[in-house]
Amino acid sequence: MLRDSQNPNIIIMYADDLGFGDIGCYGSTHIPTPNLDNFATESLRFTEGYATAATCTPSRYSLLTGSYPCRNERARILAGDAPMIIPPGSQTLSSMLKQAGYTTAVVGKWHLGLGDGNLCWNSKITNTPLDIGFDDSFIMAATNDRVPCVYVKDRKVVGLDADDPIEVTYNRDKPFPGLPTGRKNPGLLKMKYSHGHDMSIVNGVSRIGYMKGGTAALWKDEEMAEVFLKQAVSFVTKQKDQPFFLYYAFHQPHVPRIPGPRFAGATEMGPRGDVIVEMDWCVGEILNTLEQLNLKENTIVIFSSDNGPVLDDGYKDRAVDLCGDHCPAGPLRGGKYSMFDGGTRVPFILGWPGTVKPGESEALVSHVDFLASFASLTGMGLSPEAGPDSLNVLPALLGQSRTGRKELLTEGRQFKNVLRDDHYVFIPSNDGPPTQANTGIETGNLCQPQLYDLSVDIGQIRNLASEDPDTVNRMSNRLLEILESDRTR
Ligand code: NG6
Ligand code: CA
Repeated sequence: MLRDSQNPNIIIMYADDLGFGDIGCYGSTHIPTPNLDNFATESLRFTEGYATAATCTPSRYSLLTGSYPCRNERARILAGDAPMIIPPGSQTLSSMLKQAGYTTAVVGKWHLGLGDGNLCWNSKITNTPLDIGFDDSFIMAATNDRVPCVYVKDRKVVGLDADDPIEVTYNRDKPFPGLPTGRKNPGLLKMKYSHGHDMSIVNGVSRIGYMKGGTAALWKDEEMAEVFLKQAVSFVTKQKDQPFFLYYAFHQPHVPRIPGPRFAGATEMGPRGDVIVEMDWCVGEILNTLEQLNLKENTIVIFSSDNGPVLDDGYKDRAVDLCGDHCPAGPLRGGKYSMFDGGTRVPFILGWPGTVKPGESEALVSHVDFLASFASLTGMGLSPEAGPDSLNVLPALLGQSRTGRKELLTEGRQFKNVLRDDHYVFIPSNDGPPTQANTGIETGNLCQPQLYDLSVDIGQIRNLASEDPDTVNRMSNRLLEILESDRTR
């Protein structure tokens, strides 16, 4: 039964580092993802759906604020103790939906900072998701490879013993005396690091950053999927009778990849494949919950990913050796961190049974558009300063139009911007290595401009820049214009 076509529940399920080619419905034949594949058959599957960035913090910043990351110089991969980069009280996807009468929750990976610069993990935390429109929050502060390795519920660390306070530092030269680190005590590790990740050891895994204390509150990586899932299911169940928005941000398949025991060995691809299967199971559990509560037709469900794939992102989990002929980015070039499409073009599926006709769409859509599109759906206005780059592409998202946005700014690593239009993609000349030494990913750096026609060259093989200087000029000028203005909306 449809409650109200203006106020359907909205669930965004957001994977971490899942590539365009990693799941069955986008062509993978190596990793079984039956829940996502079934979901895709009942939904609209986008082939030109983008994150705004090839790394996490900037992408998530855009998803919640409707702003390109380059407008906030703090929107770059954050440490686990970084201050929150979204000003409390600003109009965001969550606060806009809350104003529209929704009950809102975030569960899972946050990575947008907490506190205002003086973060104390042992008392009430300020500047949290609760301050930008979430009613409920159950998160990890940053990533599963960064300290502190604890869950934060609303404003408090879960299960913290007051007599064992948490201390955190990201100063590489200041390990806590007497506490083991990956660098000094490799014999204590159950998963070895390949690069970075040589600081505090938690649950047999060395992380980025040092932490001390909080022993009773430390997470166990093997349980993380179930812990977050339980929170997500309980929120949906509790809110079943009124409109809700759930932002469910998975930790999979980000490193360290440590599935629960049921999923260890689920694929022949090692931990990376196994945690994707585990994530697919979580998706299935959410969809089953909606079915059981008779909410399917009342709920828009979106599945996407914050950035493209990486195999060796710093731990020796054999992701490279066991990949075989699986293509995590599908036909796309590059991956996480890259200015090529593999960095930002991601799985993007939207289901709303009974309202959105299942199928495939080539409309150009981006996570940055959720704010304006869902404001339009719910009849909400946006304040002039909100969502400077968020466009209302609701007709495209709901499959009523084949046309989405006409252009899109994306970035590789740290504000290295790229302009995509109808079918061209323009990458300005950039310094830096063409390939990242540790991950082996092609960055997109080249000391000349690059221009690719994605309509005939999805793999970005043929650089047309020297043959087509007019298009290069046009797109280069437009890119500068966007960067110099403070909005595109
Ligand atoms: C990098 C980390 C990588 C990952 C990434 C953030 C090293 C060597 N690499 O700096 O492992 O944590 O940051 O990933 O430390 S993201 O998906 O959250 O953007
Ligand atoms: Ca990510």
